[in-house]
Amino acid sequence: MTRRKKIYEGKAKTLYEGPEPGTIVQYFKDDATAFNAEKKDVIEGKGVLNNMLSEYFMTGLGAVGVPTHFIKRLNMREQLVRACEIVPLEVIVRNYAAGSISKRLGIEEGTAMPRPIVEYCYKDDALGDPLVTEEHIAAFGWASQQDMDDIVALALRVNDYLSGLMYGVGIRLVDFKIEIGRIYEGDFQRLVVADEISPDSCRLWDIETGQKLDKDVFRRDLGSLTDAYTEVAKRLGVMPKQANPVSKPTLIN
Ligand code: AIR
Ligand code: ASP
Repeated sequence: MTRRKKIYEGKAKTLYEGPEPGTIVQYFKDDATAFNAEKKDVIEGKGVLNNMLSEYFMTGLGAVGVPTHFIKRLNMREQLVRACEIVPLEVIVRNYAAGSISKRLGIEEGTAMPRPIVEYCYKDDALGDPLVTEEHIAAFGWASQQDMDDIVALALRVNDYLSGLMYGVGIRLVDFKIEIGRIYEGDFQRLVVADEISPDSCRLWDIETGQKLDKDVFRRDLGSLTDAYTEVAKRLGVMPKQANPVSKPTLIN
């Protein structure tokens, strides 16, 4: 037995070298952080739920022709993905106002956007992931103009797919964040949706009641995060309707 090589440890996931060149194993931890890791906790079962939900969204995106880094889920906490170079941007799409845009522009949470709004933050924890414009992105060489055109197109396709899917199960997709990876194939590069798509990276509100079913439950101390994520998983059929919340996956590691 050899110990596998850890490539990177983030706040919610750890990346290990995959079994073949060009692959990576993405391990979903139970750690939750918010406000640039000022608030921290371990939420039992969160990693399992996010692994399953991210698999579900990435597979669905692949099926409608949106390229992603996802290859397959390996077990309760791990998935195999294609290695890619992450573009150092958080790409955010907003359908309704919430969170930082509400604060920044004084728009009441829940206000519908005139059209989906795409924003970019520079991925840098020390700086608190500041909002940047396409001018910064081009000038500092984080992505080319061609990349940006592709990134906006990808983000809007993810928005169409995810908001339709959620609407079908009575959930409003308020906003979400994706990360984009570059995969090099000979002289060419391809951009793919990378990282994860889960209730950690989206705002999801019940259409009828407005109940929050995403990481704001943790950020704002609104109750049980696992119950909220389990509700999303059940509605989407990712988890059987009668299942208990994933609370003690102690044997799986
Ligand atoms: N997000 C941004 N950085 C990390 C994450 N998870 C997601 C939030 C929210 C959206 O991006 O979860 O769904 C917009 O976040 P904010 O804080 O800019 O309002
Ligand atoms: N997880 C990020 C952090 O630690 C952002 C967030 O979700 O609030 O700040």
